[in-house]
Amino acid sequence: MNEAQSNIFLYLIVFIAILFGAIVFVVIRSQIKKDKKAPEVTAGRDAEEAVPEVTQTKTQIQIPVDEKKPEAVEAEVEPNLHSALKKTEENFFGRIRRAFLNNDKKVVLEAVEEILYTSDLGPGTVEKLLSVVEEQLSGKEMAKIDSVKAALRTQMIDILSPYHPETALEKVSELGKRAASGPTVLMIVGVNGAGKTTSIGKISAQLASQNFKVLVAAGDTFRAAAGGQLKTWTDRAASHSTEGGSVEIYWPENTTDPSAVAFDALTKAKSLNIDFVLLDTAGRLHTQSHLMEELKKVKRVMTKVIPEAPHETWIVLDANSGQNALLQAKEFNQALGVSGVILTKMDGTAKGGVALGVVDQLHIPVKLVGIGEKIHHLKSFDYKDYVDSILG
Ligand SMILES: Nc1nc2c(ncn2[C@@H]2O[C@H](COP(=O)(O)OP(=O)(O)OP(=O)(O)O)[C@@H](O)[C@H]2O)c(=O)[nH]1
Ligand SMILES: [Mg+2]
Repeated sequence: MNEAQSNIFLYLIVFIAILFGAIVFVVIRSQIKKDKKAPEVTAGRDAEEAVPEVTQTKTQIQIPVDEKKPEAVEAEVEPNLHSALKKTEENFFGRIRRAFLNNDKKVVLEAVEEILYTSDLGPGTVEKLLSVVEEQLSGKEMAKIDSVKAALRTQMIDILSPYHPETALEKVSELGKRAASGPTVLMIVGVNGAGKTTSIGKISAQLASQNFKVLVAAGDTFRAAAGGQLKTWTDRAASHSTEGGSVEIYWPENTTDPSAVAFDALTKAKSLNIDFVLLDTAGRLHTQSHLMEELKKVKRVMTKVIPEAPHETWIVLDANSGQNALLQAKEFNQALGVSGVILTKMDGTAKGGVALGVVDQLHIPVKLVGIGEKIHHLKSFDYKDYVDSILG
C-alpha cells in the first residue's frame, strides 16, 4: 500500500467513524427524548386512568351520599309563608315587574290589567289595585317599579288590616272567640278534599302542646274511611301533648247522622271538662243545598247542648281553587255565618292571591294557612308577612 492508498484508507476510516458517531448520537438523542417523554406519557395515561379510578374510589366511599346531601338538606328546610308564596310572587308581582320594563304606559297598563285579572283576586279587588297602578302611571315620567310596589303594598295592607290583628297571634287558642266557661267549639267546614281533616289534626296538635284538652268529633259520617283518617291524625296530634294536654276522638260506630255525633260529642266534652271541641264535617259542594241544610241542622243541634256553640265556624279553602274558593266562602258564609278561613296548600300554588279577595269581598279574616302536609305545617296568618311575600 503506497502513501496515497493509505491516506485514502485513513480518510475512509475517519469518514466511517464520523458516520458511526453521528448515528450513535442520533440514536442516543432520540432515546433521551423518549425517556424524557416517557414519564409524561405514563403520567398522562395514569392520570387518565386515575380519573375513573378516583371516581370509582370516590363512588366506593359513597360520593353519591355526598351528592345527595344538598337534596336531603333542602328537603329538611322548613317551609314558611314566604317560601310557600314564591310561585304566587312570581305569578303576580314578578309579572308586574316585567311589564314595567316597557316604556309605553298604555302597554304597561294593559299588561298589568291582565295580570291582575288572572291573579285570582276577584273583580272588586282587582279594581282597587288597578287604580293604584293607574295613579302611579298618571305622572309625566314612567313610574318607578319601587313606587308601584310601595303603593300596592299600602293598598293591600288597607284591605287586610281591618280584619286581622296588628301582630299575628302565635297561639291557635287565641285566634277565635273562647267560651267563658266549658268547651269552646270549632266547626270546620268546606268542600271535598280542601284539607279539613288534616287541618283539624294540625290544630289539635298545637292545642294539646299548649296544655289544652281537645276532643275531636268525627262528624264526617258520609265517607267510609273518614273516621279512620281522623283517628290517625288525632293519634299523631296526641303525641304532641304536654302533660296537661290531651287529644281524644269521639267516633261512634254505625252513626250516619252528623247532628247526633255533634250533640253527643258536646255532651261528652262538657262532662269531661274538655277545653276545645273540633268538629270535622263531610266535604260538600257549596251548590248542594240539601247538604248545606244538613250543616245548618248540625249547627242548630249543638246550641241545645252549648247555646253559644259553635264559637267559631271556619271554612277550609284550598288555595289552588283560586276564584272558586271565593264562591265557596260566599255560599258557606251565607248558609252558616263563617267566622274564619283556613287557607290550605299555599305551598306550591301560584294562586295565593285568593286570600286578598276573600278578605276584601267577604270581610272574613284568614286565621291559619297550611303550608305543607306535616303536622306543624299550619301557621297563624300574618297579613304583613303575606303582603311582603307576594310583592317579593
Ligand atoms: N301540600 C299541602 N297539602 C295539604 C295541606 N292541607 C291538606 N293537604 C292535603 O290535602 C289532601 C286532602 O286533605 P283532607 O284533610 O283529607 O281534606 P278534607 O277536606 O278532610 O277532605 P274530605 O273529608 O274528603 O272532604 C290530603 O292529601 C292532605 O295531605 C297543605 O296545607 N299543604
Ligand atoms: Mg275529611
